[in-house]
Amino acid sequence: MASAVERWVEEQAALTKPDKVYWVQGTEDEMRRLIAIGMTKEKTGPHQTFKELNHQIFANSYLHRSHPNDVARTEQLTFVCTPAKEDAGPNNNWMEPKEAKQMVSTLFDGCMKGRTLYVIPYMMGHPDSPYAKPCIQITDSIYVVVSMYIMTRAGKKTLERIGPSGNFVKGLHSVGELDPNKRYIMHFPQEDLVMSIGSGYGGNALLGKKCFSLRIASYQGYREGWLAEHMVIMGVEDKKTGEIVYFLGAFPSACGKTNLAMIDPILDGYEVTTLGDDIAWINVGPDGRLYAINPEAGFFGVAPGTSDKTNPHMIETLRAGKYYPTLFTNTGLDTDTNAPWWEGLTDVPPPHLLDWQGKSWDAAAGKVVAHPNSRFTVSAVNCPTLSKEFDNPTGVPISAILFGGRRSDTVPLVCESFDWDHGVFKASSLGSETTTAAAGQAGIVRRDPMAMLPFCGYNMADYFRHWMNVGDKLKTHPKIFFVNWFKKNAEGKFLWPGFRDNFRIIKWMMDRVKGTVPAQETPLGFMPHHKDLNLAGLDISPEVLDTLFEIKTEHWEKEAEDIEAFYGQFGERFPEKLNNYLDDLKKNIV
Ligand code: SAT
Ligand code: MN
Repeated sequence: MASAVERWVEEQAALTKPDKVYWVQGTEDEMRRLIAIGMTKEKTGPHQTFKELNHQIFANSYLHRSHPNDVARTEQLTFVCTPAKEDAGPNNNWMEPKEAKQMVSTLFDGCMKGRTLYVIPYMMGHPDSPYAKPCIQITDSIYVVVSMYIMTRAGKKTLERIGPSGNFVKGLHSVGELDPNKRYIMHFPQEDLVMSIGSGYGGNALLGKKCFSLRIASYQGYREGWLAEHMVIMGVEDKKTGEIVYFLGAFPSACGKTNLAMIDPILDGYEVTTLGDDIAWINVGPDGRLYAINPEAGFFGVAPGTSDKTNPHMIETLRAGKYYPTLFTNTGLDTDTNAPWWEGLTDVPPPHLLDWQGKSWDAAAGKVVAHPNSRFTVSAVNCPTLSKEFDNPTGVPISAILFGGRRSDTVPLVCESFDWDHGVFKASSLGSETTTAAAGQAGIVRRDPMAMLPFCGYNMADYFRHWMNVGDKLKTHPKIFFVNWFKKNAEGKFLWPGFRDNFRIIKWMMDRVKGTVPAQETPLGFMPHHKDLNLAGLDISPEVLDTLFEIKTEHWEKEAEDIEAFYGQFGERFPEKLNNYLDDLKKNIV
């Protein structure tokens, strides 16, 4: 008798009508064969799928150029389809599940004619982890197959894990016609199902990533008592004592999460190890502490700005090419060396470049070489700072959670919440200036609670309450911190150097976790006494430092108004406790 997986695949094949059905085994050899197909006849856009790059410079690397209209997540075309609209909440686009399925089924009908349907069995999380989840993705894109091979633990073991239970997360994907008018990313949280058509871009097409590991998984976590979050996981080791403190860090897309996850500490005596750069699944352990695993197995990071200066460990990761291929998507190409190039990789652009669409680049025309949201896809095994706990099935115990955003003003460099629920209040009201990771206008402040606004698969009013409920189950609470590396002066220049210097702030947080330094109480939370920050070797004036920690009443009055308007959308369902914190804030900032 056919298994549940086979039956589901047959149904999807009957709908999409491919020429062939191919089951991905998840081996190195197989990927080489698929890449070879992608370098010749396979086309998913105006270009061949893969172009081989110089393996002396970036080992085992390939360039992919996407369709020019398909370069970022499309939040306006992303839907959460719950039976009741209120369960999706004002934070999601909603469609009735039956109607949504009917609509996309018309688009899926026959969409794989002349193509191969690839079946990818994959795990999110290590197969031995009790927190891991088995999934099946169907796709007609070789680029997606290779990307999933890098980003997840793909292969036959998943089928064993599913076994006769038939419990698995289903993802149906087709690039369709790559037509933005026929592009939909549909989530069915009640059925552990994602249907995505019309895009080949990362977050729209690698369904294990934002679609499952955040939108669907956040709802699973709500039901099952855990959290799926948009967070880095990192360990900071004090080399003198050997003690490791584990941090989680949430930032909106393209705010430097990947750089933070593999930061090279500017202070001597510390080492940072990396567990994840984008997604954390967080459970309450038997000892009443929080434990985090990274469900992914690779990094899908923004290329522009990545360099030996900003993130030497990532450059090393990209050069290594061990076991897994490395993909570059929509970067430029140095035609003299056949290596990828992007803004910031070197100070001076090489003389002969093709831009991200493969056109000859002319410096005088003032256009970008790499698309601002161009990406690399690389296996975590190549990361020199990868934590030895990376495959630990139970995850790592968390001592501190960091939230951040991109704010030119208003928000101080670092601030610690009074306690867990106050941290939930501050995280629920987080704002950030938009970036190019999602289609739409960049540089506008939007509320992005927990950096999860585009990724929470259910009503955020319930999500905030769930965060407080998880807090109630903890015996030991991690400290919660808020950072803003992006404050600017009147001339628009960043006040804080960022990058490696961010470690100075991490060091202060470690001291707070250990309880070795006091802090000043302010209306926003606890802030450092300046003398407790290790600023050795940093040229920063006391005035600049004051500005970095300044709390301006008029800024915070505006902020409170904004938060109130944001909270207002949730109506009756909104937790009263958070409104009380907002009232306190309003009283205390004047
Ligand atoms: O496109 S992804 O969602 O995978 C990357 C991002 O926006 O963070
Ligand atoms: Mn992300």
